[in-house]
Amino acid sequence: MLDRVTPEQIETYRTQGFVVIEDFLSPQELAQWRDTADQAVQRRLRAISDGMASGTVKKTLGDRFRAPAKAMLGQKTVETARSVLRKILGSKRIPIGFNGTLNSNQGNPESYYAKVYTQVIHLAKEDPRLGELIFNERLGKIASALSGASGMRLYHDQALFKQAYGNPTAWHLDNPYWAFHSDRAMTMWVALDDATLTNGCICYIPGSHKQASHTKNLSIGDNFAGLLKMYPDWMKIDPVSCPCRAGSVVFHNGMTAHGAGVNITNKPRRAYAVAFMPDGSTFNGIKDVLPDEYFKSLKVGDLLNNEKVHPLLWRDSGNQTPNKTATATPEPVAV
Ligand SMILES: O=C(O)CCC(=O)C(=O)O
Repeated sequence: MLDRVTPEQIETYRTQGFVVIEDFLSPQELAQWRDTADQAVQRRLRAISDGMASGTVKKTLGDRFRAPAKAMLGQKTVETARSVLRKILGSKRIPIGFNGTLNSNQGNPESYYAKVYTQVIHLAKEDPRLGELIFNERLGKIASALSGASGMRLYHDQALFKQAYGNPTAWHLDNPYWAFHSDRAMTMWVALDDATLTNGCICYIPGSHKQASHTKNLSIGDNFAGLLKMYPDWMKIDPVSCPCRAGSVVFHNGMTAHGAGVNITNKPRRAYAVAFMPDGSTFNGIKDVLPDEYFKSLKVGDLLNNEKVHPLLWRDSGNQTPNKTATATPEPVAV
């Protein structure tokens, strides 16, 4: 794994809101990320389908009521009601179809969102081999150098496997979904397969992070360009697509508008996304993917510093946590 970023990469990240770092992982590390992520996803999907079959996990309210509501009221009325709800709930919603109990969007595999990608979150904590890759001070140090934060915690981690012929990922912002607000929040998107223009590589509106608002965002649903209607000026900016080789990563600011195209190929486009929270961030009242008990224990303004939920990856003082797994002391990150 690369253990430093250049001043040019930092400059690109800060001005454009994203930066691609090709061949970030060695071929051996890539194989480890891909295999462990693949196995962890398969294991979780099996658990979901066993639980569904045994009735121990419940479908989302939406999933349970959509079909009978459509039968009674008709498709159009249901769509109108859904768009009104979206307007009311706005950025506080997590993506349509995401099921917090399952930590996945595969509760109803036939829904539109389930076909954007197979999303499975919080795998690093349940799979020690994945944990070893992700609870890594080098990642925290690089994320801090790019964003300018003095330390980084893991916010969450998730597999995003866009299946063959998968739907596009609608334009959206990440940080407004999250349980804290910070202009230094960021996502690292690891390409586990070559990401191409035809299989749904990630794309960005450069500079959008400087104009985006925490109160204006859309869920990732079937309204691909809905976000751009909320920010009409962004339609004048040419989006930048970021095809990259497997093992490369793209870092983006949590306020940079991004999306991904349809996968028109017959193979999956697998990616793993790690979300970073600057150390010192505080709770903003949004539940997002926080565990229920933890969420209930929080008041707005509380520090999000629970080591089990949001482990510290790296801090400027040099006080790393017991989660540190890097075996060698990393070279200083260029700043
Ligand atoms: O993988 C995708 O299609 C989109 C990824 C994304 O939105 C993210 O990592 O924040």
